[in-house]
Amino acid sequence: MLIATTHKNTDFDALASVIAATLLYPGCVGVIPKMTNRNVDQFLSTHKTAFNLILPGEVQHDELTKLIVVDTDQWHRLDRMEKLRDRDDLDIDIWDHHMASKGDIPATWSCKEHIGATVSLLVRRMREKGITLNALDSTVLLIGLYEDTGHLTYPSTTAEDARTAAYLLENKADLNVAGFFLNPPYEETQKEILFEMMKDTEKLTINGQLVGFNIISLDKKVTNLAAIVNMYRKIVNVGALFVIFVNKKRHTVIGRSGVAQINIGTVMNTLGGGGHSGAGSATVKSSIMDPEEIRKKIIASLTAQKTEIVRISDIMSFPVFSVAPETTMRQAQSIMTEKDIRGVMVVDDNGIQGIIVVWDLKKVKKKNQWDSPVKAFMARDIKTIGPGDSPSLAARIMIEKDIGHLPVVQDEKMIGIVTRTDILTYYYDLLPE
Ligand SMILES: [Mn+2]
Repeated sequence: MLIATTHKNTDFDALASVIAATLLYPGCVGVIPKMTNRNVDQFLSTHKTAFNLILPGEVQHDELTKLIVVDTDQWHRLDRMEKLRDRDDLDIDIWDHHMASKGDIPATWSCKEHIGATVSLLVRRMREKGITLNALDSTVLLIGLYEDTGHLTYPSTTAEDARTAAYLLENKADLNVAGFFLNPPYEETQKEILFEMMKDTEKLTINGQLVGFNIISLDKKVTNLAAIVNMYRKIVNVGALFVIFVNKKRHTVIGRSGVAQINIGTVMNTLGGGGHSGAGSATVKSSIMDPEEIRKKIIASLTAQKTEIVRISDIMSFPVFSVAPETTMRQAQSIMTEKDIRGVMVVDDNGIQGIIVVWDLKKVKKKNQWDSPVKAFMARDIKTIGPGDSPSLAARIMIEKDIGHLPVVQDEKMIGIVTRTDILTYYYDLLPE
């Protein structure tokens, strides 16, 4: 007998991957943990008879010859599989995309890759084997793929995930059904939690990324907390959000990230939980850590994550050319032409007074205005940035303030300038002009 199983608090990618395994491995039975996410629960209550699924209590452990584990590689995340830990004759296949964790399940064979959803890995193999999917199979696999990739928008999404979506749609995946399970209506208790979070969110900048923290006490069961955290991260507009739900016995930590620089899975591993770059969670016994200790541990883990090693000093342009406020527009223009630059800083003894960019030259309408001083045309409200700041912070300031140049200032001295072109070059690997 062979079974495929997955992690507790089963999400749709995990369910979809188990179902895909039952289609991929002849004779395979899927085992779904008792604790599943709310939308998975709803789906199963109406669809489970369509698939080859059983509950953990129904597994005949002694008769097992092969175990297929999907969407995790850790024993403690499986439901009632302890008896199998000591079996050294068991064949184990692992399919997973949680690269931050080092699992303790010894695989005979494994497929672990950076990809948006585990189900994409299984669909790849199904296509190679020429396995046909019906509309229902395609639909559940697509829901798993969409949920774990945020409808193909999370930074962890790969081109192969998108091709998987195309393939499932070609095989009649139903987007009406998918939409129903992916966007469940919010309930009253969920709204209460959301309003509670809105009252007090701590925001910190860590390694140039804005990170939000909430500590919420929770004494009743609220379904699908993860969806509320996910939505709230977008509302407060932070790169990553961590919510610590405090309870007498155990605290639940849920994290969501919308930026490639913050890996939630890595953070959750330090708390004994798991996840991947965009999403993850951990449960911590209250006897082991209080909420404040959890918060400190998250911050320490984030501080240690320096994936964005590129700093403003690496991408800025220098030297910076500057002129006095009395310089004429004509002189400023000729400096820009001569040096082939798009802007000059306006500086006096008191420091930076403004900036004149190529665009400002267009404001000169009458001939005699070319003899006017640059201070009559310059932009005065100058935002600056430090050499150690991140390119993403520069991009955020540029977008928020609608400006294209940021002087780089260190110890009150201007050491360079970063422009929109520098930022675009960095983000898209464009070649400089
Ligand atoms: Mn997954």
